[in-house]
Amino acid sequence: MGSPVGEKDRQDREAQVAVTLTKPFGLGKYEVTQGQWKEVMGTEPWSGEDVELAKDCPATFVSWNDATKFCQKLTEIERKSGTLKANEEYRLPTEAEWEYACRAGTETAFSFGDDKSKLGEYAWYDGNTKNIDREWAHKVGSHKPNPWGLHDMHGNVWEWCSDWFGNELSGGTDPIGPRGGSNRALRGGSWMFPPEDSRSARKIGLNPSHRFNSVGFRAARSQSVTETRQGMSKTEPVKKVFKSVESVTNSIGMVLIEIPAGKFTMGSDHQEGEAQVRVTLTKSCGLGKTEVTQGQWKSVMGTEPWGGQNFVQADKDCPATWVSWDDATEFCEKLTDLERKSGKLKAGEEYRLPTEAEWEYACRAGTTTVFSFGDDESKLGEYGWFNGNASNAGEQYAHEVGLKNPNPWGLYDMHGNVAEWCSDWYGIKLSGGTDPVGPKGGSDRVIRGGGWRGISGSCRSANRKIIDPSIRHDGLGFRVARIQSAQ
Ligand SMILES: [Ca+2]
Ligand SMILES: [Ca+2]
Repeated sequence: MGSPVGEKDRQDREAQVAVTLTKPFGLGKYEVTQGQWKEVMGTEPWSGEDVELAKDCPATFVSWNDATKFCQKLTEIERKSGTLKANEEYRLPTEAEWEYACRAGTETAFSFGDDKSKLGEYAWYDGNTKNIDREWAHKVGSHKPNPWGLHDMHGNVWEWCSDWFGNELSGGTDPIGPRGGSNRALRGGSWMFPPEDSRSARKIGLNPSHRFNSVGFRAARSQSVTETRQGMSKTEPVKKVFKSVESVTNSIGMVLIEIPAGKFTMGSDHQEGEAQVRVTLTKSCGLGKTEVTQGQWKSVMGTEPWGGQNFVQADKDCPATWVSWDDATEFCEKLTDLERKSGKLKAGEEYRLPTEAEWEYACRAGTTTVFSFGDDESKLGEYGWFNGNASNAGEQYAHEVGLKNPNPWGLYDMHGNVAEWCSDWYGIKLSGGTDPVGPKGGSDRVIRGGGWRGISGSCRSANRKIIDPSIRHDGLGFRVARIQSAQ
């Protein structure tokens, strides 16, 4: 936590300390909005002030005391409705939690790097609000998220943290800041402040009863801080990182994103074979955050099917290609065996290819648009590798996974890079209903998501292609699902 000595615009109070967070926590994907505030508190503290009134704009004119009350009230509401697990509560994040989530694994000044000229792509700050008639807090989520899918960690409104403000950062295990003070800590900068104030390490203090048009908060959900402190002696390495969804790293270093159970409309009105059906997925599953990489393939299978082939970049972080449906299925079986033997899988759990329904549900991540980032295919280059930025741009190979922006659930390269095998036999029509697995038999399988040679349309969320299961090529790979097997 904190910033390195060489960081531009750094302040003394940011001197680095090592922090271990032993407990996972949920953190609001966005700042708490006016709509959410009204629903919980029934009030409009920003009323009559010079703010944009919209349910998706952040709640402002809320003091630290107000924000804390919101968290308490939300906890009560969710306890009553049975939505919270025992010992769980909503509260403000600690500074350490806030910065850990803001950095999302990065060590640069901002979660997108050191170049503050890019801040406008990620944040509302004075450079894109002041003097251009936008001098207010803006709708949350209107800019790109950080690598863990959190929006507006940089800018828009400053965010209250639970800590008292101190001139030194508190390190160690699950730090909660100074024991007392007169100000509380604020993080992340805001729409009326210069870019350097939006740096991941920047902190200021403010009287906990003060209310401003550039100060708001986001909520954390976790075990209570008191419980966290009591648990300090039994510390375990942090295995899970929470954002909007949960993820877990398996024994070969593969990150699986927890995909919640849910309902969605599969397909589109784009093509006949995509005619829409309603799907209910009754079980959550873990889905590879990225396509299976060459490094992961080698560690499980000991082979290099792509070796000696043209149009392949040999790199442990590039996707495994030249794998047939049978090869990919064998990988899943071997990985299951491997993790069973080492006791890493829970009883009944296994790896397999995702079904077409699971794949599209995860790709859409709650969206109903053509792509998971909207309908505008001119933006595809920010989210995936396709012919426009790969095969037609002199880069004729599948790229290192995770270089582009993830989808809203934190999954990378669902659009493009390599097309991905699904478990289903190909059916002319989509299979709807509950936990659909596709036709009972057939001669062809389904691939999804398009690859680096594909046109933008082949990378659509609903696009599906029929393919012989024995085919291997340079634009075809897969990602795994970890599921509770059907008994
Ligand atoms: Ca913010
Ligand atoms: Ca892909």
